[in-house]
Amino acid sequence: MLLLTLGYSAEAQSPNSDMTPRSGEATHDLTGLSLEELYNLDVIQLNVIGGHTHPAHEIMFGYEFMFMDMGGHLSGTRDVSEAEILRQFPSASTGMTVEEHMPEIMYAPTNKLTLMAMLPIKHIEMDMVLRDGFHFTEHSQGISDLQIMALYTALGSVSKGQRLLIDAGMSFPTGSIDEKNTIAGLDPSTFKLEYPMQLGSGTYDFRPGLTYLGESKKWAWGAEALTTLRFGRNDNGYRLGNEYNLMGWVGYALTDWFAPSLRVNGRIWGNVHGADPEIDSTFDAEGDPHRQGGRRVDFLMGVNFFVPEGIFKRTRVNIEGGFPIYENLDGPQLSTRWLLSAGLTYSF
Ligand SMILES: [Cu+2]
Repeated sequence: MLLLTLGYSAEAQSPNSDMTPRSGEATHDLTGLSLEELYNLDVIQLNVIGGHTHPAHEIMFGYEFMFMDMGGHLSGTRDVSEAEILRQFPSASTGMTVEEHMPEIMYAPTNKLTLMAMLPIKHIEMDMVLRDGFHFTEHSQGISDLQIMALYTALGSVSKGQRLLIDAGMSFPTGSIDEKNTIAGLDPSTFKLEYPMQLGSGTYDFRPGLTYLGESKKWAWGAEALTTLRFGRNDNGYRLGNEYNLMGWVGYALTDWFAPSLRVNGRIWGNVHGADPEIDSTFDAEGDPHRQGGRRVDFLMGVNFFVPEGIFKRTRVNIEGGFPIYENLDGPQLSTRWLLSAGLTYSF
């Protein structure tokens, strides 16, 4: 029932704005609700960067877990067998998992500006096989690149039901680009890990974007274009390719505490420019700077929970999982099988 209030407005900054209920909606007196309460009535907030904002002086703590499972190879959209890779390289990857733990904090100095900071912690594993059948696993683990972002509401407002946000983000090179592994039985046994196994970009990256957010009584929808633009070279003589993200989503509130959602996320990412002289580009495809780029469209289904009352009030839980519906890689490169994320946030 709380969701019925979404269509009504009582924006603290402009008490004279549109206070009349829209036609067709039930009438309740919501003028007593603060802006904070109005924001938090919205059960649907996808856990995507730039996907939601906070009212003035609100703080949010969050934790997000992400998992990606990769296996099988593509070159363009064509399946490439392990045998075919082993004719070209002395070793081939057979699978990879990326596990990410991400604490985040958000704070809104004003109703129009929300700031956020995130520090991902990654654990990456890649299974490899040599021509002679020898199997080994590569590991890397540690903090990735610190992300900060400002979300500025340029047009619209929560009470109007539609908003356009300008996203201005920055990524700092706190993640290691010097991850090495020692593998017994391999010669040389200690070697620098390939580009996808490194934890950070090694460069200061800009993340500009635009987010459109829409919400009605029971629906929330949105679209976002977010890029990662990299310049120069890192300490190891390369920079990762730029990234371009375009996504759209829709969520529907079945109750005041539960909303399923659908999201489509398209990504284009470029090849590595330059090369780390310590990474062997002939040992496997993952070490070749020209076999890193790709395009992918993911289809994701989510469930979003919101605690409207009690001690856990304003706690949100998001669980989302999906798989690529289109993948085109500068390969041979490992294909993504499925993705899963789970987030927990608390605002006060
Ligand atoms: Cu938040």
